Amino acid sequence: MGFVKYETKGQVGIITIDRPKALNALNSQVLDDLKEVLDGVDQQEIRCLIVTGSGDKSFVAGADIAAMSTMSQAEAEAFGKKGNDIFRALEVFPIPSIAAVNGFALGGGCELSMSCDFRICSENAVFGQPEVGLGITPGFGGTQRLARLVGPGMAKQLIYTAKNIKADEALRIGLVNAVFPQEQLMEEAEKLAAKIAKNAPIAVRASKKAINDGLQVEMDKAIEIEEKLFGSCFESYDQKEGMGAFLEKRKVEKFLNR
Ligand code: DAK
Repeated sequence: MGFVKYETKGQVGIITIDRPKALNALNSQVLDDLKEVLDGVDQQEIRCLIVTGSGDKSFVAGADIAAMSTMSQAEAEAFGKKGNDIFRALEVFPIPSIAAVNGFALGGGCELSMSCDFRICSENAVFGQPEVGLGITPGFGGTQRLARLVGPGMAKQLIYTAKNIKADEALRIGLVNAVFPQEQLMEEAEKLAAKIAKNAPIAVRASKKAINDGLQVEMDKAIEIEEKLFGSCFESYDQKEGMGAFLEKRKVEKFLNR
């Protein structure tokens, strides 16, 4: 794949945005490649995805400014839709995803990281939505996901001021869950992914769907969503194995995703 690499380690899939000459900035080809990689993920076998950027300087330094600079309104809308469709596909992808943010996560890069289930980052990571300084709004979901993650007040401050923040500030406001030295970042991401991969995938995926779908609706409806997804785990092999192992005082042999 041209600008996006994909490798698997056991049951963990690692997606790497690989356009180092432009600090992994997202042009139309990168977005197409990301979609192709996501479409090809083996949903039966893979239990967790890690999304990262190549090199030790940048996760993704944004949408490609050179490519966007000459776009017409119609082209910009089409580009925004392409990015939004693929980021939304990642957000609702049944398999959970961790963004391992290894440097600049600006504009579309911050937005890509926010489309993952959660974020961890290296000490040199920098987050921000610099778009208004370029004369545009965030266009790949930044206004919506940042506000949901850190609250509308903080999201508005970050977006209106176009001010970048460092890893410690991102941790303080809850944009990332943990910060690690650069050389440990992937190891820690893989450890987290392996912990997720050990659990029953049907249950992990149902939990993801319950949280995502429940947050879109009011509480009574949200609880109903949880009830249905809770029920859907029953009569599965993995539910019988998980509970059977507890009752028989033994370790789970293997969850089979069925
Ligand atoms: N686009 C294109 N090229 C980029 C880039 C980007 N976002 N970021 C970096 N590069 C390129 C640089 O042009 C440079 O290329 P050469 O000059 O070597 O050919 C190379 O990467 C190395 O960058 P620098 O030389 O600038 O490296 P420094 O270490 O000096 O600086 C930096 C690193 C990350 C601080 C700096 O590169 C920078 O400020 N980059 C731009 C960051 C930024 O503003 N990102 C947000 C982009 S706006 C929408 C859809 C999407 C979006 C909005 C609307 N709709 C359709 C509605 C999303 C918008 C964005 O993401």
